[in-house]
Amino acid sequence: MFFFLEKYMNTLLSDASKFLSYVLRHRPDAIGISLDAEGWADISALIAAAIAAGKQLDHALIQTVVATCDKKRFAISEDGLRIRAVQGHSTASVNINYPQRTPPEWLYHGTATRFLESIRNDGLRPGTRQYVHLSQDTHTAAAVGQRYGNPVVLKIEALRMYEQGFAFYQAENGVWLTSSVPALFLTE
Ligand code: HQG
Repeated sequence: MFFFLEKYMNTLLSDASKFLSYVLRHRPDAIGISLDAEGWADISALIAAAIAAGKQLDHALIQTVVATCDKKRFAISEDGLRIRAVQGHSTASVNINYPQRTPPEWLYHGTATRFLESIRNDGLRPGTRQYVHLSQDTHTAAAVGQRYGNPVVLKIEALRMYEQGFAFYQAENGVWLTSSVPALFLTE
């Protein structure tokens, strides 16, 4: 009995998390809401729009998704009224003013082996997202790479890039962001 309840709860949370990622990172317009430049959405407006679109969502579910998300993908504003995705955006309507940071000597990027040839030629590109996403540890990078197939972890000379004028940012959840990584700073 508890097993089924737990399974149901996990599915509910995972569905809500995917929905929030989709709307808050990529397609706010899909449910007719808008995000401000810092990526914030009004929680009540988000819930009303989600329900109108046939999606089950309420304040409690949102709070639980935010609190239990292992990657801390979302943040709620101090007044409790707004929510945003802390990184991963593709929508041009958002332009978060991330703090610039000095990166550690090495950062890591997990990808799939099938992308290697193209990455060797072009370096790392943000693709549909606004930034290339980098991790501070190889374990996280390997998990990221696994999403697309046979994973491979690339080692990036982050500090050397920074010293040569590349800007690095860090999202609230610790994910490192940069606009691109030329191939010469990468090791497989
Ligand atoms: C690859 C997840 C060919 C790149 C993760 C990646 C992360 C190239 C894919 C966050 C390339 C883009 C972001 C090139 C890069 N040629 N392929 N020149 N340059 N690529 O999903 O970094 O779970 O947009 O290696 O944990 O995989 O959603 O980026 O494989 O933090 O919260 O193009 O998303 O977080 O894929 O993942 P993505 P990503 P969440």
